[in-house]
Amino acid sequence: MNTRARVKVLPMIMAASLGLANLDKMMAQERHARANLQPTGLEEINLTVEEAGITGMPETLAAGRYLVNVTGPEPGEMGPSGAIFAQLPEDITAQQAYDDVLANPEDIPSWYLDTHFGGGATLSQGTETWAILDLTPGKWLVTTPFGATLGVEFEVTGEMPADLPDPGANVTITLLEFGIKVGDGALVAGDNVVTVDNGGAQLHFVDVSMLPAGTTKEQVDGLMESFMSGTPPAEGELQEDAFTPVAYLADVSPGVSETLPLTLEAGTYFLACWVPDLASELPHAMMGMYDVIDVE
Ligand SMILES: [Cu+2]
Repeated sequence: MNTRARVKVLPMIMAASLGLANLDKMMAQERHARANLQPTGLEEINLTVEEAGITGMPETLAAGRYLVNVTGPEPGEMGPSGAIFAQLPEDITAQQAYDDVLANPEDIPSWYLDTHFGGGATLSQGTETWAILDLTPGKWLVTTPFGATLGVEFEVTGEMPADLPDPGANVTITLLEFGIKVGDGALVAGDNVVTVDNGGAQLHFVDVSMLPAGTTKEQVDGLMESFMSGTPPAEGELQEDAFTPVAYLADVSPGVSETLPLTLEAGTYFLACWVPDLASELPHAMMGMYDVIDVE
């Protein structure tokens, strides 16, 4: 693979998967409408995110499907935030993971692709959000995107119930190697409840960005090719700065699904995954894992 292309896409990977420098912009969408969408009838976990970390996580809980409510810090207290649920590889402790991220904030941690991700809720400053997540038996930790605070460890006991409550989504985004499929309904202007379902064999997430209205998939194909070749797009062609980050739908491992609120204006959107491929190390988007959709 072309080295320049990798260098060029790295900041996008970092922004989307590791929640560092550019995540602020990604979280900036207004989500005031989210409270109206909140489902009922699920067991709840209520978390608060502060500079010192996440509080409110029970030390143990029974396996099952949960509504995770997240309250963020007051505006200005800390950067973009949220609650990401993960199971680190056995030889990595929460402290090690935190130390790694602090020591090398620009790098993807070596254990990133070996971590089991159960999804999460991400939010901008001073807001509240939620996610419906499945917590399977085992040792977990919950941390901010990504590892910006020391993760809080907890244990999930028992077995997953055979019947899980319907999360009530109006649309499903299915993630595969390598593609993003919007089905079982449509993303609409206004409030959505989106189930993100990883039906593939690798870790995936969804970067939702807005494009100038009417942008075509072919135009994005051209920009992707320019990333690969390292040749900047010609004047008049779609440029990288045409993308406005809207949301990051948190990492989910194979077989994992999460359900999240997503509020969109009418327009044209780019959905992509930037997780590096296990074999080629190319971001999945560069292998075709993106789509362009119109939302009305
Ligand atoms: Cu992916």
